[in-house]
Amino acid sequence: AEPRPIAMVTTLNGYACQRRTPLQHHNAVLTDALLVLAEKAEFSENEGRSVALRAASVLKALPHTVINMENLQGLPCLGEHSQRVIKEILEDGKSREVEAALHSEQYQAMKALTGIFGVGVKTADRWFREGLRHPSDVASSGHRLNHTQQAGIQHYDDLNMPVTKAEADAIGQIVKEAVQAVLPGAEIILTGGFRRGKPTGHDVDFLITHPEEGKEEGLMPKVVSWLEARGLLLYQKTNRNSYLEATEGSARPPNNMDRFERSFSIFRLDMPGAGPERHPQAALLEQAQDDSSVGGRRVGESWDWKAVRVDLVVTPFSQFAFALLGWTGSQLFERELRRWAGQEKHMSLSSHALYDSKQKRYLRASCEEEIFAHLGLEFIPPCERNA
Ligand code: 8DG
Ligand code: MN
Ligand code: MN
Repeated sequence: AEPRPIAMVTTLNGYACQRRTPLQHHNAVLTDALLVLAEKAEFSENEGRSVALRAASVLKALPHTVINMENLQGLPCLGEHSQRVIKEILEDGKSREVEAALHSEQYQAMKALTGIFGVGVKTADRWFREGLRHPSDVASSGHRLNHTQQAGIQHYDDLNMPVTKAEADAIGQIVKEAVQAVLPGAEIILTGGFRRGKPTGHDVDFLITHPEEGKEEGLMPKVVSWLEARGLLLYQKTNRNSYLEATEGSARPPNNMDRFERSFSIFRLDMPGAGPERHPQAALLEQAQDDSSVGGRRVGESWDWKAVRVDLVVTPFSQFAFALLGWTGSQLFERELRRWAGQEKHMSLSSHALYDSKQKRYLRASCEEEIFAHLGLEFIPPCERNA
């Protein structure tokens, strides 16, 4: 007989960084709905976004499926709005508000336009109000686009295709070769969603460091040149390290923006043997446009490479643990760690350091475990940071 689903009352802590959130969970129907509402709020730039994200995150951490409203008793972060949406889904299988959002012209257009690399909510909203709905509308509108947005439009289809772990590993090999070539002894580490065990991602995130402090200085431009010389970069924007100049004269970093040497890039990943079947639309495009090119790849020739977003970050060894924790995500987990540090511990956490306001000093750490310990938190491994 089926076990009776009664007394499924779980209590959970109020901060996502106090909870274990696996990738696979039991409430995807509910969290998908709440995440649409979070997106809808983001698109109209209202406060509802983080409220809906926190509510979804709580349901992700539950060890069972929510089947009735009693299951929600004792859970944090579930406000009146979230509860109303959950109740509707439990009763009718769907929420009218979510359905309406998904079908609205604004939601669909904002989703498509913010899906362009280099386009945020503000720009997308302006374009939407001018009547633009699709990346193709933008391309034909005559708007002046910056280089990032031009690359975003050019590689729109590829960049909106999930990156697989195999592709991430292939890029890892290339980055490793580049880094080793320009600075022997340097190390690279895969972070972001892949470190949390995700099978796919929207980009690939790497941290680069060298065990000898100082050796890593100025590394990024050399790595980028190495890659560019081999035609492996379709786009890159590199920022130099600005951590020291920002902290000079003040006791602590001004905010949580991170100031590492880093590069937001688009790699050209060769896919040996991949034919048109990789792009289902390839055949159609081939019929439609005889001699045009899509994303730089000539239609009619073999479809043998893919544009992939890659984030590279260089960190001094002494900050490595903080950078690793800060770049592993999830984004909500990170935000909650900083909220916990500030509100509960009078500390300030960034991807560079942890500052204790009471002791008026920085707390050192050589691994993530030490940072959790400083913060008075139980260690949560990367695969359980999928908040
Ligand atoms: P995905 O790519 O698989 O879709 O998910 P993800 O890997 O979790 O998301 P991400 O957008 O690549 O971000 C990964 C982590 O990187 C995220 O938790 C926060 C961190 N991160 C940025 N940008 C910045 C930044 O400017 N400063 C700092 N400190 N961290 C950042 O993405
Ligand atoms: Mn990522
Ligand atoms: Mn990233």
